[in-house]
Amino acid sequence: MGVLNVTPDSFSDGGHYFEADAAVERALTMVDEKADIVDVGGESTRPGAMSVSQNSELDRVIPVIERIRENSDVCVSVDTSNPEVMRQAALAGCDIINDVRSLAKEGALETAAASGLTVCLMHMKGEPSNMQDNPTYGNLIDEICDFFRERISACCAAGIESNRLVIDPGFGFGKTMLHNFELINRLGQFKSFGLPILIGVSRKSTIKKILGDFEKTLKVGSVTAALIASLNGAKVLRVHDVKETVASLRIAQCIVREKLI
Ligand code: 7PJ
Repeated sequence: MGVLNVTPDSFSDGGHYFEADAAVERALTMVDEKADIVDVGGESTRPGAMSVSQNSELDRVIPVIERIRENSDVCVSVDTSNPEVMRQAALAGCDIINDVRSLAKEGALETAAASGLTVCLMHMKGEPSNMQDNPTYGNLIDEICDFFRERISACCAAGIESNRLVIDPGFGFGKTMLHNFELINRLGQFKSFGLPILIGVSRKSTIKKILGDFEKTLKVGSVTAALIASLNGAKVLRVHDVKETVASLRIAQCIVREKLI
């Protein structure tokens, strides 16, 4: 899953892709680099980010989704918590709703159910404005599993069958660096839900804190963490560096399957 930020304050690409043209071009480049999914997001959820109005979120993401759809068959996801954005994204040809708030906003469950789309449920402790204020857990994995159980049953009750669900433990969303290490290390424990596991580690602050905020080290750190997540059971990796991640996964698959692929 390639990340396509269409936010002017996006921290990882400096907002260079706010222009719709550049965003569509970047999406198609990621498709060439073998992204299976392009994740289009118009709300920055970096810690402490400002919230965005519905109209500006719609203006940012809908034209980009429409134009990706016109130019490619790639699976498109929309990174949003806003039901109206979900609804219009579905009409524009989007395939997946990726909601860091797991359909908690009013009307989101109903809208997602009616859309018929696949939904990614992500764990976040708190809200982007406060989630990094000393997050604590009794047992990290148990607490996230409890959260998934609750959201999966809310989805089922709203008519979203489990074959439309993907789960994501939310690396960096209300977690310390140690929590993030534990998440990746114990990712296999989430397999018991029988749902595909998605994870996004790419260029997040945990990696920056270890290696520094430099283009090359961020890439290497992100690819390394993504690869370990994949080996531990992640089926979808949300990444900025598609080409490098695909190369890394390919080497891993050659080794795991003991054949040239
Ligand atoms: C994630 C996301 C993630 C899912 C963002 C960033 C912040 N969606 N949207 N999982 N992160 N499902 O890219 O650093 O980890 S936005």
